[in-house]
Amino acid sequence: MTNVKFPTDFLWGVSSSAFQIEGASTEDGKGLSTVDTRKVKEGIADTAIASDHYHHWKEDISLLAEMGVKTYRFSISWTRIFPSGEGEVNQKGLQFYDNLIDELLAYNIEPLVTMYHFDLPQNLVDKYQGWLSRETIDCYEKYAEVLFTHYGDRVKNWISINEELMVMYSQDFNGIRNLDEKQYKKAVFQMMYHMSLAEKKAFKLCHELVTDGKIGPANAFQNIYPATSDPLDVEAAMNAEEFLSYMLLDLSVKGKFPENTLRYLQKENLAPETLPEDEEILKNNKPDYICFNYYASLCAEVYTGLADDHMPPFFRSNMYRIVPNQTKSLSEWMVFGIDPVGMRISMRKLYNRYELPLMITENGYADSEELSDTFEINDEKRIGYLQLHLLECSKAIDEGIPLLGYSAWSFLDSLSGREGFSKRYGLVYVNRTDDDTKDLKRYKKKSFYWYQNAIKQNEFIVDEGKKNYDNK
Ligand code: BGP
Repeated sequence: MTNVKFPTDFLWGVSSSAFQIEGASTEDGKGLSTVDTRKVKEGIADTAIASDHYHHWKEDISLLAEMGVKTYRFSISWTRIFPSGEGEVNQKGLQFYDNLIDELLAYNIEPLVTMYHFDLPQNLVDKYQGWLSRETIDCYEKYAEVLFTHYGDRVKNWISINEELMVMYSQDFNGIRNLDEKQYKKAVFQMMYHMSLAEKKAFKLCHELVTDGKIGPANAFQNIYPATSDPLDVEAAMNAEEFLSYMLLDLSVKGKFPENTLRYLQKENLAPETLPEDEEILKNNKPDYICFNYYASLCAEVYTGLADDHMPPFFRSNMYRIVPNQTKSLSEWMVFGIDPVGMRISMRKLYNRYELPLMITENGYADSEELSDTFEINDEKRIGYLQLHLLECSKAIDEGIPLLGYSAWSFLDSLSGREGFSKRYGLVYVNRTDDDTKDLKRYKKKSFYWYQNAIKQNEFIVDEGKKNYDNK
């Protein structure tokens, strides 16, 4: 048994994102974004109602207060503030987040605001080709200015962009569907570069307009091990980590590409177009912390031409081949290998490379769940997952890593990427399924009570040998 303790100022939290919980996708003047217009699989819920947080926000915040979290990470929907992504501000949109923020502060919960979580205004795609054009950078900058000016007196912790890696590759998020395969392959890196420039402008503005504020990116950190000790696999893992994580984070922090990655992009004719004046904005604006989302680790082996089209697009490459971590447990939805130690290893890698404080902004366990007859959800596996990952947080802090906080994904059951409500991560159950919105009532899962108690005590006891989510 291990007693796992945390510093008194540790930011215990939970996370959500606007399009995954809010619903009300066209209400009170909200415009459509790419996640609203994307095609969802037949039988899977869309953004129209989601967890209906837009109409339950007060009740939801009282649940957060009951849970005892110190911080709540949520995202602002760009198209509630600017329905077309540009032009006139929608006062009702501003008001919604005013209410949310004021209510959080009334409960002493620190808001941690993601400015953009996958939901690009559709109008910016139709009019400018989204992140392919510099106009979208200007629109994002204007949006950032409104957020900092309007909420900066109350919101001190900001996240510029959630998971650029997903946005640059996923057509559902970036909205770019009119290019052939070759053009799209190149477009991915142009979109990435423009997002990096946009977030640098947000760092600059945040520091100017919210003088006591802090800001950083939220990276989907891919912790990649060599599949074997063969040096070629070791090199493949280095390539994959550089390509999938350090390329984006080096741009966020250092304002430049890793040399090896840049040369690869140039060689493959994939390097983005840049302007000389970008240099200044990229170099001079640094984040205050690095937020990262971590669910699992991966392995890489040397690329031999073997097909990898069963993998998500961002894992396909001719520099490496991504494979699941077979030394770790896999489950129905956790398909790459659950690896709590890997989260501490990730922190060590990130801190060694960037020497910035860290925040874990997503980490959680996906499962298929149904309410019992007594309206309970006994999510022991999720509790086991959270315990073992938080244990690694505590160890990392003991090893000298400045880890500011941990926000579990997710607060409520929410729309999961492509799987809607068949895959759930919440500490709070939302009573709906993909095809039946039922009464949308909230039920606290067993993990809610476990987390509540851990936060209250600022410590918990774990049996390290008992991994109740798996058998490895
Ligand atoms: C991250 C996203 C979240 C969330 C999570 C789980 O990539 O930032 O928005 O969706 O992953 O992913 P999924 O729901 O697809 O399993």
